Amino acid sequence: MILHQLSQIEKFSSVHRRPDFDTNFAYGTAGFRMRADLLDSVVYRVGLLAALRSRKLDGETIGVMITASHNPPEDNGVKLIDPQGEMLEASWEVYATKFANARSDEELAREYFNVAETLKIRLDAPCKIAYGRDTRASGPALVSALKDGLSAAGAEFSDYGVLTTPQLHYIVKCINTAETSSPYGEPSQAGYYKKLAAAFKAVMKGKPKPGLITIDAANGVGGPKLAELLEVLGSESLEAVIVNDDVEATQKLNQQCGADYVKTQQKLPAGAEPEALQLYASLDGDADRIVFYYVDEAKKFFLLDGDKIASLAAMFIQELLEVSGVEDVEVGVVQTAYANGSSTAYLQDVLKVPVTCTSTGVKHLHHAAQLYDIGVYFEANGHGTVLFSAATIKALESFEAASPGQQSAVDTLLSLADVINQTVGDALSDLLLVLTVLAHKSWGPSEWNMAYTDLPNRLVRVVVDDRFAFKTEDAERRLVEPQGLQAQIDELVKKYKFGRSFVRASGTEDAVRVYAEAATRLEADELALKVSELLKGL
Ligand code: G16
Repeated sequence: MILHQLSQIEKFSSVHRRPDFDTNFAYGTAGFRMRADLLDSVVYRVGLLAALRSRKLDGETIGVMITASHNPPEDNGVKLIDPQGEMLEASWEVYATKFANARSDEELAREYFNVAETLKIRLDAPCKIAYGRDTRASGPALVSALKDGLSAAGAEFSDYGVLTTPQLHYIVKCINTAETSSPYGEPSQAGYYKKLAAAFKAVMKGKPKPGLITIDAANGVGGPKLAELLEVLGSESLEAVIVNDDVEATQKLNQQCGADYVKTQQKLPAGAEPEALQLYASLDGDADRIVFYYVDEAKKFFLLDGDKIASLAAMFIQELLEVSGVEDVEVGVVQTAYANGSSTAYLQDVLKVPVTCTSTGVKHLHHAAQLYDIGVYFEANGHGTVLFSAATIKALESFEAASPGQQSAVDTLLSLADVINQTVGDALSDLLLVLTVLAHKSWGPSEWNMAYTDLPNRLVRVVVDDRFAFKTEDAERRLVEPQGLQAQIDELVKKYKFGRSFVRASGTEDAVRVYAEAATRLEADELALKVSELLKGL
């Protein structure tokens, strides 16, 4: 059997040859991501690794998602999902990178057996994989490469078709918890809609239906999936206008629209008609991120990004805990260097919640959030969720309320935990979370925005010769290499009131990102420009 696997791996590998590519493949912020035409061999090899990962974990189901989320239509990517719906354990990224970079069919087979031997994995043990993809044109061919990898490794696999990234995370957790005392839900898209809709209806009981919201779906998979969710919710629960939902014209994906566009450009996406004080939202290409926004009477644009969502959620949860009388539940917030300075100050000084700062990437934020009883984590770009620990859920379920008011706060917290995807940041689930809080507070977008005022900020993407030359420390807030560059940034920052700037290599695009904030719009723009200029010629 093992010899058969070896020969199959080499045989299929010769069909999925590694391209001549002068840079090494790297498992980055969210898996492998690059131009789709370079990915065939990588996806084949990820299939092999997924099989090993499942075998190592006693046959628990591992997820494989083919998506490049916010990247342009010509890119694609692939990432692995661990059994509880979390990102692949970091120590395995090294093996993913080794597999992807093996130069020959024989070297790949050797790496496969080396990993099995090092980690004491029985190659005849059962293994199960669940996979899916977004709407990109390159998806079907990459799925074929994945299937070849899974077949070569002798894996059992299920195709979940076209779905959002968070839906696959949800399904993986459902499959692996099905036989436990706390099953997460039905492992299907229908089960996902059912769970979210039931929790939303429960948490909104007695509250007015949210006002009309316009949602820009980035011309990605989020459009049709949101339409399906709305269908299950029924128009009596929620009404939304979906714009930019053309998934047939695949070249339109993320173009002039979507969460990344709105966050970085700080303006309305194409196709959204500005109605004063109405709520708008944008999803990204695989619907794991969401940002909100509105315009005032003067048509001025206001962004309600991941920092604003985190602050809204933390405030609401803290209020509910206080009313409920449940004690000893610590609420904490996890952010990255991109968090606006005003949001961190608001969380620490006004809400008095502890704030942790981690490197970019949900994999980092998620683990830090698990250290709190209720961990709220959001990247400024709108990627995040709220995690309730098992002990907290138990404490809420067994709490003996002394009044109907206390009971209602406990019930709201429990329904909220079901509205919020517990596996990963999820645009559809976060949409329901935000609508819930606004309904409970009787707030519109401008009331939400009033908690604190963002410091003006600018995010710039700079293409450099070698982004891997940029090494950081202190949760990506300071550069260690190229040597001397951080000192130059510090010199510039000193000249600006409330100035802050950092530079880091993107883990999803072949570029470096420059972030700057300062007291005024002009100064933030100027600081970002000057720091970007330091990178020229590097
Ligand atoms: C991915 C990650 C996010 C990250 C973003 C940008 O988002 O999941 O955690 O913030 O990339 O990362 P980087 O700055 O390293 O390119 P998505 O929505 O594209 O999956």
